[in-house]
Amino acid sequence: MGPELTIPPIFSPIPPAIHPRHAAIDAQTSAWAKTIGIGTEELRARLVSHDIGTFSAMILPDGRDEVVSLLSDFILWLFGVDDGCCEESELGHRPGDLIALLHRLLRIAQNPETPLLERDPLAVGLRDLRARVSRYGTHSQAARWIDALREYFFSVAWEAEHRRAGTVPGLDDYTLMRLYDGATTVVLPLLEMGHGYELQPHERDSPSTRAAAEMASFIITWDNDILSHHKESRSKGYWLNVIRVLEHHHGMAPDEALATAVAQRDRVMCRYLRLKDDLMATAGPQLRRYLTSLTHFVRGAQDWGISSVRYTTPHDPARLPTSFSDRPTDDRDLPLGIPVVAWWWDLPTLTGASGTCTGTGTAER
Ligand code: 3E9
Ligand code: MG
Ligand code: MG
Ligand code: MG
Repeated sequence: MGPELTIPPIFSPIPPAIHPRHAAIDAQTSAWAKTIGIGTEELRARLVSHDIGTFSAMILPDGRDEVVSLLSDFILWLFGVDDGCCEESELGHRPGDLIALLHRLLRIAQNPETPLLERDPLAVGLRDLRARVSRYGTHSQAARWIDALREYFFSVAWEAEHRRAGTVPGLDDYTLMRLYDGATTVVLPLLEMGHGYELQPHERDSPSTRAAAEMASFIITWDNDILSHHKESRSKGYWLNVIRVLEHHHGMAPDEALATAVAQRDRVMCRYLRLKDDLMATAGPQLRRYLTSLTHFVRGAQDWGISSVRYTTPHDPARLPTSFSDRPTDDRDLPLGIPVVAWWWDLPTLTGASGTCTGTGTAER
């Protein structure tokens, strides 16, 4: 266990927002988890105390009630997989066996009537989630949700191999894995369903929109790594986090690794805000809605990350901030030196409509 880190207020110029029914949605998710029987009793008792409904209400502050509730149940289910099958389980050390389970779950998402894992609570929960995805989304949104589940599962299998071998991936591999193993991309189709529209493929798959979604995943998962460092570094057994990667492969002391991770996410946040403002200037109503939701997702993960007992761990308090900063520690519009995401800086020159990051912050790092 390394020395305790104090996490400073992180840069977020995005306004907070929350769905007014957050308390009811959180209570519904607790009831759902109990009815389905997700996880062991001990894990479930922890998960239902984490305000996951509040997190969902922050991601879709003005979304349809039914989809905010669906997203909330889905996030709890994802933690049932991530905590219950990967990070806190023997299965998480056996990538081959883990892949077999995840493949079966994928088949259930695709064809819920398939006679597989009929009494397994994760499978029962997934059947219910799939039915609701079909109710509130189109066939192609359901298909993209399943594809996103596949990429999430693929990345946790890669992570499981590192857990088995006790190895720490390098920064480039870690970044590639983290774009998916934070389960951010599985949320994206629900952003559309939350407002009852379907983003057209030429808008969703354009390099700029794809880059914006990847940058949002990067910010959300780097923020998670920063805010969950206390929880993770105190857990028994293997843990993986960008701070650990920077310490292990770049010889950094913990506080230096923290400052580096913060600078990286600040630079991506600045790039993301410029890109979003540029896209907004010419986007149609659906793309505007999508970008607004993506931005709520980023801020929601921050607000939930500093407040949920999952990360504050009151029995052994983490030194987390209680507010955010309006200044980035590093606002340089330059690639991070992480090849898998260098393409974000190859997009056509941005006009930099957002004044948020210009002329603020230190650029010496
Ligand atoms: C997150 O990474 C793991 C996901 C399965 C959590 C489910 C959350 C979402 C779908 C939304 C994205 C939100 C994030 C990443 C907070 P990790 O490091 O295992 O999460 P932990 O809570 O254990 O730090
Ligand atoms: Mg994880
Ligand atoms: Mg985790
Ligand atoms: Mg984490």
